[in-house]
Amino acid sequence: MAKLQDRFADIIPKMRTDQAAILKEKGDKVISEVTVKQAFGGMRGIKGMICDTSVVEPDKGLIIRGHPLLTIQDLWPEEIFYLLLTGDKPDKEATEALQLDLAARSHVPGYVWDVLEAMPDDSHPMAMLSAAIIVMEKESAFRAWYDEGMTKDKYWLPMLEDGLRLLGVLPVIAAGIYRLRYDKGDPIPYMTNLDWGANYARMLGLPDPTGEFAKLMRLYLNFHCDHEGGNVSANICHTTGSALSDVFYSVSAGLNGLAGPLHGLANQECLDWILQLMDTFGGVPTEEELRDFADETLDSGQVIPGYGHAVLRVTDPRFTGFVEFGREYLADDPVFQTVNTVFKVVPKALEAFSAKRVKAGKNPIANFWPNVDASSGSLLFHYGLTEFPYYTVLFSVSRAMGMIAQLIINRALGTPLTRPKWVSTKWVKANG
Ligand code: NMX
Ligand code: MLT
Repeated sequence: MAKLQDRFADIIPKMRTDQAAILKEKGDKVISEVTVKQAFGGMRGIKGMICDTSVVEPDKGLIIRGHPLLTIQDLWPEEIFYLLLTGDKPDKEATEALQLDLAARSHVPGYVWDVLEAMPDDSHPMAMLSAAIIVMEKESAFRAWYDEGMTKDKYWLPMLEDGLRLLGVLPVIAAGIYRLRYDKGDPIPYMTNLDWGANYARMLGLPDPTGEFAKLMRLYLNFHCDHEGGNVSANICHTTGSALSDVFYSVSAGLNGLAGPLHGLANQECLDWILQLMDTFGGVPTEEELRDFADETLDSGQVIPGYGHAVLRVTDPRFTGFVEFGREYLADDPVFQTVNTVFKVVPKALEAFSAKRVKAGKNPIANFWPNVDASSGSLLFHYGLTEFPYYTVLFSVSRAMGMIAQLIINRALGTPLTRPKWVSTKWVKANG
């Protein structure tokens, strides 16, 4: 099979003619309407943009290029990137070529380490990651080509080069941040003959005598790779890229959104909540103890991290996949057992709390089920990755694949600047 760059070049003409045909045939069709509630409510449910890398069905969860996530959970992250970008699962030859391309771009310039070392000791690892990516912006091939006067039809080419460059350095930077921020010693170099996920696991420097941690990391990088275009990080990344900002600016912007507690930071918050819970009850809590703890969290006005979702209305398949991994490899781990007890109790607690909210005239909670963040941290914790403020960095390395694939596709299609019309409250009062 062709290498990623060649395969993508092959499919561009068809992508462009397909889009032109759809626009000609259906350009004036209405696909969504907007209510006043949606305009005030974070545009929830409005179908207003196109994303072909993946879709999230409320009753099924993540579907990548037509494949439900759990049917492709054995793919390695670099294979997932190939799939996201082209729609094809790569064969061995194409995967190896991509691994070599990533390895060839894995050198992190010295000035990145200088910036990271100069940051305050108590910097959040996500702030460090975002800063490291933004200082690398000077490396952008897109910006260099653009400044030389490249034509629009070529935009995708340097975007793909920048995307590979960023994916090449990302695990090295991310692992380096872990080692620097938590005093684990010097960065560990990238190994050319190892796959991308196992490389990241190895560069963190945690003991992995059985190879299970590397296996978990591949799964982790697979599961977080994309969630269509409407989630906060992909949406910000897309909007930034639509101004023709390059991959470094766009991904860094997207990750700043991922760093929020209602989005990717929920995995750190979730483990924190679970450890507080275990601390309060001296180990795995009973269902009754947990119900009280959950009610206390909700009554104090806090969210239960890892539960609820803006789109999903069922248990997130990513949660299910991680629980299956846990059952196979660490069934007796108390943190993992607590995650399972939480799953038995929290949906009912949220349902009861939602009913109370409705009685008090507030919005119902739309989804009582766990999302990806409810289970992932317990697995990382088991393998010795106990510094949970770091967890969103792992999410970021994975999500960069989806963001980058979407950026490249949109430059190939010439997707225009994102600029929806906003209106004032006064306008809604007069016209709504
Ligand atoms: N605990 C308590 N309250 C909740 C929860 C929860 N887990 N989920 C939703 N609600 C509340 C929500 O805060 C909102 O309250 P208000 O109207 O007073 O602002 C109300 O229920 C209605 O929200 P929904 O329509 O159900 O959800 P929305 O689409 O607005 O938000 C989340 C989705 C994911 C932001 C929300 O469910 C949440 O805050 N969950 C906990 C944080 C979390 O797990 N985030 C990770 C999402 C996945 N990721 O990795 O990015
Ligand atoms: C994600 O993976 O981005 C989250 O589940 C949030 C979302 O889809 O809105």
